Amino acid sequence: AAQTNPQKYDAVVVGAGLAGVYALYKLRNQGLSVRVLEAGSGIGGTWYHNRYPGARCDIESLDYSYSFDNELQQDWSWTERYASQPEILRYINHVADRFDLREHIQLDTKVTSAVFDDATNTWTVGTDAGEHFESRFAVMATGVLSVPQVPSTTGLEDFQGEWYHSGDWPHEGVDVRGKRVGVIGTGSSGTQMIPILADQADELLVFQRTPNFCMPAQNYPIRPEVEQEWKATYPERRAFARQSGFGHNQVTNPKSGKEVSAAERLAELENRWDLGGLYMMRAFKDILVDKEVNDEASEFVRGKIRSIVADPQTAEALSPRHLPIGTKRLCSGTGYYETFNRENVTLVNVRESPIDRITATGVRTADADYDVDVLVFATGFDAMTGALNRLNPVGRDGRQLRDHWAAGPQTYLGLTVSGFPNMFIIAGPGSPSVFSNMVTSIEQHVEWIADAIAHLDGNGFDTIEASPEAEAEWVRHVNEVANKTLYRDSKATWFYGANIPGKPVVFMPYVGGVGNYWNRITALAQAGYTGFLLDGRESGSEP
Ligand code: NA7
Repeated sequence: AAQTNPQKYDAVVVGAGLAGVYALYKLRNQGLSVRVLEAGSGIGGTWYHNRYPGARCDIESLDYSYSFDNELQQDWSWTERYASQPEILRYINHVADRFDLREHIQLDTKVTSAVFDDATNTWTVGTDAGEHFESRFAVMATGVLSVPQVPSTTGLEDFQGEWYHSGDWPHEGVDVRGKRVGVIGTGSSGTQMIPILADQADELLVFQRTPNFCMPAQNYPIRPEVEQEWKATYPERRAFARQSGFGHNQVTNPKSGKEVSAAERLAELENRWDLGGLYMMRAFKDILVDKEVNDEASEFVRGKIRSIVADPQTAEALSPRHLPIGTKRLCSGTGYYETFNRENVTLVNVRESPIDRITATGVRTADADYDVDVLVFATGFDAMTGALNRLNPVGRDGRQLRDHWAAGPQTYLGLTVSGFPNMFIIAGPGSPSVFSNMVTSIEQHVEWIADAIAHLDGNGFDTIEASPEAEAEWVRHVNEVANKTLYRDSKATWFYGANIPGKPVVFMPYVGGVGNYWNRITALAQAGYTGFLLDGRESGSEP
């Protein structure tokens, strides 16, 4: 795009969530001039937009927080075991103020284009206000669950009531008192909001297509002795998280489900249920690999559902049988199954009787009309690639990301894309990303990116980009690792893009483990950026 007077920076960061804020901190401290462009009217990304009732992180707050500054982690006190959305948003804002980051963040600015110029080795980033920014580096901190997906069901334009998506919730909140509310979707967002909406609304209709496993979060105020113990051992805990499978301090049982007795298995499953949330997936080391071990855990949870839900038919309708437990993101909620014992809550099975259309007064399924005053879409996101494909960066020789990714995302290490020099993605497809504590991944990625930039500057290079061969090999590896797990046969989830009509069905995150991944990307950097082209030339040795 031709323009006369672009604003010039060393790096432009797109997005001011947990990723963009840390990228800004890190690169600024390294002496770069940085501009962060954020579409929202505030910082926080996911935690700015997902304000639905009950929105809460499913990773423990003492883990789901930055580790880069010891004073920060010692000073900040989390009130609950799992932090609520408002608390995480306060935390991000605290970080921005504490480290004087705000002046570098431009809000209400949607990035609409990013184009690389081969002649000058610069990126030009354009915004919806017609501004242009020129920089050497473009850092995409655009989020992985940042494009809300409202199903294309016809008739929504006719609906006379109010409607909302979980990921785009009004800041003033939604008053559902005295109203009839319908919720479509029973993933993490739906299962968190349903108990609260049931409490507030007159009547609640839950439109469920596929039941999900929802663990009790077992959330409660943090006990002072727990906080003290963590703060005294933070260096060890952070180091452990960085080398762990999922980037946090939950310990996976080193035993295989097969090597212990049936009684021991049951005791372990009970133990994991009591620990709550994602702990269930750490019950046995092979729970996501061995179908029989997984089947037993799945049946264990179905048994819990039957014991909680009074009406046997409703219990059965709520019992997941479509996917092995954990191959769709496990939900973590409070009082979810109990909610279906309430008089004012009705489960509508829209797998048996699919939603036909939205009408002026509510939802029409194949066999009934349901009137609602408020309709809530907890229907998920165009995950992992949605934001980047919409932004559609243009790399070398006019190559468009959308074309390059037409058959699914192609990245090297989830951090870079061949043909897109000096463009970095934080928590991109092909990285552990949604398969990890996002804050751990964000820190690892940002630190790797900052080191790569320092390497270029320290050695007189202008550009770094993935070689096409290294990228192809990485994509192959990402799939190979997934194919060794039960994810192989569980394609009907957003991990595969299956929730978006027409999206290529490709497994997007890297399930090889946060620690393994971190060691690998670190070794590649130390070996001279193996698999990358520096100033267009092959670099690095076998690490
Ligand atoms: P999810 O996990 O993608 O869940 C979306 C839910 O919406 C899921 O139950 C879907 O059923 C349902 N859905 C989507 N479209 C429709 C239509 N057209 N009709 C009926 N039901 C529909 O999104 P969340 O926001 O809950 O969670 C996303 C991630 O955020 C989560 O995994 C955590 O990592 C945080 P389906 O299963 O497709 O039948």
